[in-house]
Amino acid sequence: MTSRQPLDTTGLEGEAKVRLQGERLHALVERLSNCDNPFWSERLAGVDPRAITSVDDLASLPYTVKADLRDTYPLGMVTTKMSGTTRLHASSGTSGKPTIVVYTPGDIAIWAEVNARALALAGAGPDDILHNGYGYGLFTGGLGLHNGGERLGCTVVPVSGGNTALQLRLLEDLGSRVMSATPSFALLLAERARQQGVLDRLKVEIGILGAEPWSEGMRSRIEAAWGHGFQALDIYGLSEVIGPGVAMEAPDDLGALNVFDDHFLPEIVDPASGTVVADGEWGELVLTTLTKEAMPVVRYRTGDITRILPGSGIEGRNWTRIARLTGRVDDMIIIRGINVYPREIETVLMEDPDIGTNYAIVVDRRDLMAELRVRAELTAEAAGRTEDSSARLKKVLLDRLRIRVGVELVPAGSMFRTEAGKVQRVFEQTDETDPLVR
Ligand code: DLL
Repeated sequence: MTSRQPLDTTGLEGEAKVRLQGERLHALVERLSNCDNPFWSERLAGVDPRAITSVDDLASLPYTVKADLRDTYPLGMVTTKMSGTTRLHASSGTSGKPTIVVYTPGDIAIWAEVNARALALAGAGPDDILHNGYGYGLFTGGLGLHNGGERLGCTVVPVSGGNTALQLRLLEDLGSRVMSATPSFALLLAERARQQGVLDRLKVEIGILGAEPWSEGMRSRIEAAWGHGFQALDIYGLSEVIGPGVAMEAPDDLGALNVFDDHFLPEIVDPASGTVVADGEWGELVLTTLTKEAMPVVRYRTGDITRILPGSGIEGRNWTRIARLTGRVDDMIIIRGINVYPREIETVLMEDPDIGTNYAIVVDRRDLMAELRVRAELTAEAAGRTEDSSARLKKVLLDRLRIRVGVELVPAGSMFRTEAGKVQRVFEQTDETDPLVR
């Protein structure tokens, strides 16, 4: 038997936390200034590490952005010797080059630690079998939750995405209580389980769901699809910072993500000006890795929209809390001068009982003025109500978003489903080809 260090699921209180963060920030900046890495030498050229002693000094540090990783592709932001690194992951870039991230054994240990905390906050423990449905491979989801599950002492089933028949068989035979997957895949599994008549035999109670934006409406749909008191909890993270396990929602404090702020320091900035916003205001999440060795980031602009929640939430739990992500800065669609976020459309769709959970948004750019169209599956029960439902939905979308949205309702089960990887909800149409046909 190996003995394990106890997990810190509460975090440090006030002064002690601020002191630790200050010390770690100072050490980070000092190391990056002296690490003989051209990117960091240039980026920190105007910074005197001796002047960075507390979190209040953060604002005097420069940002890092996604383009920095792309410009230094593949390994230009690695600050340690390659002999000291043991793992590489990548996230598929939208513009060709993947974003590569590299880890030392120390980074992997921290990553396991924060994911173990996330699982523990969700209510998992060493007795649990963790059915890990995140993709294994270059994507950080699979191995991130995997290492966290092992660190917590769970028995991890590295099932990865896809192959729903095998997944349902394992869930049923092993009686797993905890599963991790993207929200869209968790939903697909529940729907397949119902279709195959095995849903009542499954014992899953906790879903650790993330890697995609998902609304409160989608949460209700996922929980209803699983039934049996299933609780869908949100996990957040990004490769550039570490992968999953940057922040986690707890069942006794729904709507709040606990940021593990002894390792990841959050700030919220105005996405346009880059200035830090007042406490509690919405903006872009910026994260500094306080302990990463191979590829730290300083004030990384995540592009994700949230706000710091006031107060401390649950007594004795001290993590900085942020709101669940509402979308990305670059998700915003502009239609006739009005800004729309996909999440707002999802919210409207999920409130309508006739609409199923599979939908897509098409930004039709065939004419000079872009138009918005939604294609969604009806529920099986609403099969005969296409006309009424689409008229109602059009009206609600117009009332709520103040733009006309075309609505096309199709039979349940007729649209493409993502079985592995992140679901794509927004598609561009520029010619006569239907962007939703696969
Ligand atoms: O998606 C890491 C991850 C894996 C998180 C498994 C949670 C669970 P990337 O592929 O680099 O890493 O994508 C990161 O996905 O900047 C967000 O825009 C989005 N994202 C991740 N988690 C959430 C979430 C992983 N809970 C990008 N809610 C991030 C909304 C999320 N968006």
